[in-house]
Amino acid sequence: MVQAEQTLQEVLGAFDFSAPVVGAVRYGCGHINDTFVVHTQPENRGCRRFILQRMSAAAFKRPDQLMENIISVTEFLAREIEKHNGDRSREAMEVIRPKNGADYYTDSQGGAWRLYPFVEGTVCHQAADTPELFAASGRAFGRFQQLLKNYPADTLYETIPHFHDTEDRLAKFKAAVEADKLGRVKDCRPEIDFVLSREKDCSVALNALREGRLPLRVTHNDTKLNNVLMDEATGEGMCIIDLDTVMPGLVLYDFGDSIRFGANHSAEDETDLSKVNLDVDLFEVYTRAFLEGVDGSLTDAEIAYLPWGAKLMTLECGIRFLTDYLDGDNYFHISREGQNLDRCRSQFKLVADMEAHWSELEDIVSQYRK
Ligand code: ADP
Ligand code: GN1
Ligand code: MG
Repeated sequence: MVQAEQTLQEVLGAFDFSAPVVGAVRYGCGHINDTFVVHTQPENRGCRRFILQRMSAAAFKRPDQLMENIISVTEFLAREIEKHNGDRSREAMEVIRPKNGADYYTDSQGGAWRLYPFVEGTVCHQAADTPELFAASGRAFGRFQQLLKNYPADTLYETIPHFHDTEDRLAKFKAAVEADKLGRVKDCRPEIDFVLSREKDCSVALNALREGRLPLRVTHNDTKLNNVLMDEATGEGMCIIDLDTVMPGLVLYDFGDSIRFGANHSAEDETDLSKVNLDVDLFEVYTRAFLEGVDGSLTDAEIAYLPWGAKLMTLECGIRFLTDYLDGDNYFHISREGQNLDRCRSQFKLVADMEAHWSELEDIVSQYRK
């Protein structure tokens, strides 16, 4: 047996599935963790599925702290959902502990693994094929924000320090350009210049936070469309997943990352940039839905800064893809050479588009200002 298969078997043996395991295969399109779906066959009933994940060691240095956050946040959410007469087994994630009673399982190679029930009857979308779908994701992410409004933020570990600290991302990018480990700088001069000419932008949200104009909240910080499971029957957002980065943050991060990923009609790694365009109508659809979800809780300044959230999350993500490309693709999973550079280029095309449509974006959010 090859090592990877041996490790998987070891990990499957570490959890109690209450039924024979009939298979475990790679699953989903996440860029960070290694995700598997596990099929089990209980007696006298249909197959029962689980999501098994090896947490990324490149992204998460302290799986113990990460899992403490996730267990506490999922339990908090389950209680809130019950208070609102929701179904906690479908609307909240639930961590299943390994047989040894720890929060997660560490395999003999040092990998850290966790298990969740598979949330059945849901669909995970990779693109906002219809405005209704995008709106449903906006309501779900807005509601998620609302559900966590009384969560004690100071008890959360920072699972990835400086995650949306765009100034820090810029500094790390400059260091990667300077090091030019793989001699790739020569292939991406226009992209490097694109970042350098927007250096000041990287401080806009952080300045507003430092000056007390924007409040810190508990945010998800990774609000891609494929991090919300939609109810197969109703099309509404059912369960927010990928809680690795739930940390104190700005509401702009959650709004902005959804716009970055969803308010266009192209894949994140699209190589034909003529297909990569901001869809202003989808921006409007998402704005309305997200604000419906947060239910009047945002300040006027937070609403006013929403276009900046979109631009900064897109710029920052492009900077991160480019930094990873220059560093040798150690962070984001890639399936082909140059994929991180392609991802970076699509993000920068979207940033340029947001700049071109800036006054329209401001007009849209201004309708909701107080
Ligand atoms: P990554 O951090 O790598 O993006 P995710 O936690 O988002 O990992 O999981 C990857 C994919 O696995 C998701 O996009 C989704 O398709 C699927 N997934 C994760 N958790 C569940 C779950 N509890 N039920 C059903 N599908 C899930
Ligand atoms: C990663 O984990 P996933 O695939 O949902 C990344 C996000 C990026 C995104 C870009 C923990 O999201 O920050 O915006 O890729 N997550 C982490 O697609 O770094
Ligand atoms: Mg994900």
